[in-house]
Amino acid sequence: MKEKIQFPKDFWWGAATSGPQSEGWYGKRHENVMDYWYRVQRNDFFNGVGPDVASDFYHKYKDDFAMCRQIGMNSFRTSIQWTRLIKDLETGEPDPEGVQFYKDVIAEAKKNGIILVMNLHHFDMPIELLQKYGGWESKHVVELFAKFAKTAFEAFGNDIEYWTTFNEPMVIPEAGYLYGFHYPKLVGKGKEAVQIIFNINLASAMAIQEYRKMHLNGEIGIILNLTPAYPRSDSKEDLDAAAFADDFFNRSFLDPAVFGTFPKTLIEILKKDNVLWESDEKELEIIKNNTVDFIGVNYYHPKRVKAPEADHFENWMPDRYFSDYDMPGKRMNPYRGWEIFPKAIYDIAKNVQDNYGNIKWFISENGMGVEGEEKYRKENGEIEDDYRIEFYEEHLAWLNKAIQEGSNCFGYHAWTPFDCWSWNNAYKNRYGFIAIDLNDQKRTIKKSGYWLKDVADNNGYEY
Ligand code: BGP
Repeated sequence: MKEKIQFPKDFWWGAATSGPQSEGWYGKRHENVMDYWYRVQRNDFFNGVGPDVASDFYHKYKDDFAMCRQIGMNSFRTSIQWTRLIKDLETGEPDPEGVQFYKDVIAEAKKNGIILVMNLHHFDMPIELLQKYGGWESKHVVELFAKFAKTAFEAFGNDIEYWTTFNEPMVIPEAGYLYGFHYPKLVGKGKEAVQIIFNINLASAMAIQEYRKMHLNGEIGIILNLTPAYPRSDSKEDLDAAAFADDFFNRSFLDPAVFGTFPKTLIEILKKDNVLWESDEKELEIIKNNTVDFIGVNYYHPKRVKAPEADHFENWMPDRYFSDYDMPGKRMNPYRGWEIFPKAIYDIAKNVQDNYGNIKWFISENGMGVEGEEKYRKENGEIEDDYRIEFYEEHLAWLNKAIQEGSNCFGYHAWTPFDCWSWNNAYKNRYGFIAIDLNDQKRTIKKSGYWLKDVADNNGYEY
């Protein structure tokens, strides 16, 4: 028998995108790493599609907010592009055209009764700062980020209730410096990755410091991709591997964000291996004193790990301490090639509740990417994405169970409101509640969009 899955009062029903993935290349902005990558290596990008038009949010934000409202969304996340807001990257001086654009976006969200979560960095480092200083490897760039944040707070501080500093900061060292799937596409740069982990934590804390200084009314947090690391077995070797993977990929950002300190076990290993980041007392103080008000958690798939297999690395790599485990029989998303494991949402919630002071949090991304989704379009023009509805209902049921057990979760954001540009995967994997036809930018609500409206109206669903 079906039962009603009921969510707490004022629960957030929404979805997330980001500036670089939705706006398109318009206005007088600087080039970011992704724009540059596309300019120099176009064939790295699915079907050769780049960020030049993206989902044309720059021109269509009014229609988009109206549609988001129509499908029941009460909240929405995007990001301010560093390359659009800032005219002078060294001083942090704003570009009036950039300021005006985000002011208009903020006003439009308000008009539609949509709570805006504004993020500051979603993988979009200005390319000049990478080329000139080494990007996140540089403490000078950390300072420039803090200036950008300050400019953003000065321009919109009182108009935004919920700020976040970074989206999935771990992806920056992981994808750019360890495994080479995002620009600068480096592989095996463990020591650099470790320094970047520290520097981004410092950058986030410095942004929070700027925010606190201004005594604004809202709250500030960070968006983390917390990926539970499940061990292959209960053997000591597998358990150690899982503990390391958790320390390195999750806790290296979660602990400083919530407690202002890094996991001791991680520091011991990095010290022993002679790759600990360079830091001074003043910086550690800033991290200690500037923790978050809330966290956003992006969850797509779990990590399965086993004891490390390789024992030789030219440079230091986290893979000294774990290997990925390809678990037989795991349930897969046939389109995106990611494992589907809804219970992980419950495990994340429990971890936050039990080990992180039950800090308030929300799901800031969760979604099902589907390649070739056009084949599910019906005669009436609607994409019938039952697989996505099923995916959401399963994940939400586990989230609800955690909430019933006391988890302090205040919302659920899917990735994404409308199909959007996903770096080198471009428009390969569609995630939206609203489909976008790239030929004419026409929007059509998918079946999941109407489903969301129902869920939001009832603050729950029958399951
Ligand atoms: C998340 C990122 C998003 C988005 C999403 C989907 O990790 O925060 O920016 O890219 O993944 O990714 P993909 O299109 O590769 O499936």
